[in-house]
Amino acid sequence: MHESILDAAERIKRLEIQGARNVAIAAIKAIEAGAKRSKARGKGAFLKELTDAKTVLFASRETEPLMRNAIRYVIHAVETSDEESVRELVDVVSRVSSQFLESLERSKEKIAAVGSKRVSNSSKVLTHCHSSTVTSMLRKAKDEGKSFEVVCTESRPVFQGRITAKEMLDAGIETTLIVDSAVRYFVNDVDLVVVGADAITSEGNVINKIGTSMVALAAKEARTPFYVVSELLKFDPLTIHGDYETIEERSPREVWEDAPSGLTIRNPAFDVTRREFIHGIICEEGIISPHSISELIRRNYPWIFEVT
Ligand code: RUB
Repeated sequence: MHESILDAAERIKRLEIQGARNVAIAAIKAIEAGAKRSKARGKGAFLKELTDAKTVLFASRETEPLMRNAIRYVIHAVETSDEESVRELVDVVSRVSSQFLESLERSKEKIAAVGSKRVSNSSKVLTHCHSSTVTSMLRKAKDEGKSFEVVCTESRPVFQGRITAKEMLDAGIETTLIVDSAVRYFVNDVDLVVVGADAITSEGNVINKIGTSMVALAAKEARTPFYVVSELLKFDPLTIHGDYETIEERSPREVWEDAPSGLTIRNPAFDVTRREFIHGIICEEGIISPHSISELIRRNYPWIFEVT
């Protein structure tokens, strides 16, 4: 297997690359780089290389359907291509990878344009963890000349909230960092909660960084609107067939490096926020109800149900 695949998988596993979008982008670029250096002599061998790469990348983070959809999309294009020569198939990989990345970029821009309208002047917005989709939406609101404050949680155990805080400060946005357990204390004081997503299920439930469902619970109790900001392609097509999204459980050492022996430490990376806590999903189609997710996916990305 080409080094680009192993290297990307390792960096994703170590969280050097984090956030569903960045993970999917890194994976698709690694697949393309690996394909360009393929030593396969025929279509069958080339597809075998791609499938092996898929296995390694899928295993790097379990709760990332955007990455899985991206890789399946590329492999499906090769499988269904009439081309037989490896050189032509490498071109197919490059072409569909670029298409996928461009469509992801367009979605991000549309999401930012829609979501920034929900950020009003002099408002306070709370966010959890680090979502590049959320931060691009907030930067857009700032670029539109709005003056608002962002409150971000530090997001234990690996503090992705600090990435958000730095990005917001760099954008000239007034920013406050709080510990995760202070959300209930501050949520009455904010006008809007926005979080990213790693996965969206067929029922419209959203999986995001651990603690998101607690933030949603607090927001509901305080009657503070809670929005998910996400590309539709984070939808997991397998959930429609009854599969549950697997929740990645990470090393206990992230929680306590030199913990006393005999202590059990659990470290799930994500949790599920049920749709009734979500005011809307801000996506490339506009602001939608979580209930309509499957229908919108069928309309916009029908291929998602065909690729495996
Ligand atoms: C990051 C996280 C983000 C989503 C969305 O978790 O939960 O909210 O991935 O991010 P981790 P984006 O740091 O464990 O990857 O909007 O960038 O896709």
